[in-house]
Amino acid sequence: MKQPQVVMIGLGYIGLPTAALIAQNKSYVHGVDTNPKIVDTINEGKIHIIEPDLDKAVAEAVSQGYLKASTTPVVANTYLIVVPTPFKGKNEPDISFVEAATKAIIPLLKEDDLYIIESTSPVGTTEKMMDLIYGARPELKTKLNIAYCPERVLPGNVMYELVNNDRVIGGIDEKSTKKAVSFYKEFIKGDLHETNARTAEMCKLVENSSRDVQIAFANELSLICDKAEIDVWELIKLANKHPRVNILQPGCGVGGHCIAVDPYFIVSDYPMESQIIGKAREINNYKSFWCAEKIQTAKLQFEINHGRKPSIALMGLAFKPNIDDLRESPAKYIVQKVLQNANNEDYYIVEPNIETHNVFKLTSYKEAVEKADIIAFLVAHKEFKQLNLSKDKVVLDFCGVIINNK
Ligand code: SAJ
Repeated sequence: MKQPQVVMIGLGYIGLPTAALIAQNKSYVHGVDTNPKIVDTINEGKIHIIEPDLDKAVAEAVSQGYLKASTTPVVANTYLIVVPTPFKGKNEPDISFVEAATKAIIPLLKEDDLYIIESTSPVGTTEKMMDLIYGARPELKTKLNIAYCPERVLPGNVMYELVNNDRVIGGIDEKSTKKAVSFYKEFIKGDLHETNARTAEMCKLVENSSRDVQIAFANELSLICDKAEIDVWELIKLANKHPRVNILQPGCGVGGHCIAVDPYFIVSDYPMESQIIGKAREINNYKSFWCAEKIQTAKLQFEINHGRKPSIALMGLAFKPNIDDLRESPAKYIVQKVLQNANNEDYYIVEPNIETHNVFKLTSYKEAVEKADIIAFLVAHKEFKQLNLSKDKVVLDFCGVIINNK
């Protein structure tokens, strides 16, 4: 492989697709991951994550010699930091992976290089990393290009959205912004919007917080309507006929590793100011708890009505419809909670997008709905929309599978 133009640190859900895309555009990419297994898999032209079309892109990039993985970085012109930013303590963002990745490349940096953070980060992270870099390499002060550019791709549609979505690019100075824009222009068709690093950092957090707040509004409506004996799905459909109203769909809560997480980055730094954002998180978390309680109540009611214990189908484990990703899944939380309260009832746990699970024994969705007395829809998977349910079943439709299909 020739001297790489790009070093990509972090070969996960965003780093690997981005590395493959850059490599497909005939730039030499040196991918870095701390996990040697991931490095070996990629060097074999294979992938360790599930994402449509990624396997082909990686296989092609590796076989043509444009992408190579390693556990250590090498000298290049552009360095991209795409590592996780998890939490520590009580919902406080942990930027230690960004810091470690930055420290690893500091000795390699030279004049005019481009350093970009893509990891979701608290406001001020890019400036902090700039201080770290110039603290260690004072001779490079003002001579590097340092920028923040968040990703905004939807899992399941990453390869399309990576190319076609607009991007926000914020440098620590004008020169950095321009340099980063000319880098992304090579492989992105969406518009590239220029700003400063702090605004770009906040923009990412605000995009996901905005969606979280909107979903919380829908979830709050579902709680109100349950008490008021109003069909929330019909209500939302009708309200959305207004030209300036667009309410999202209630569900079992908000899952995934982005929307359910990023708002805390704002709340943790601006606790007094971020009242709605914090409350939305609470509402969306509470909604999952509420669903579990509803199942518990339905169980007890069935026993009173029929003088026997019910069998229960729990429909879906993924964090959203039609995917196999169970991370931070409200449906999984609900299933766990319901099983904690199990009292000799029969349970059928269903997830059509995965074959087996190391904790739950899975049942096919057809068998589950046939055998169960109570059917709780936790995820609106497409398979569930085809089902014909007999009238004697107790149906808890938390995500509008049945109603929205009428
Ligand atoms: N959900 C609802 N009701 C809705 C829409 C979604 O309850 O009306 C729930 C889903 O079931 C799921 C959660 O919200 O549990 C999140 O799903 P999602 O499809 O809204 O979003 P993610 O987490 O897959 O991806 C988001 C996207 N952000 C926005 O749409 C603002 C994506 O563009 C980001 O790149 C991604 O987060 C990320 O990586 O930050």
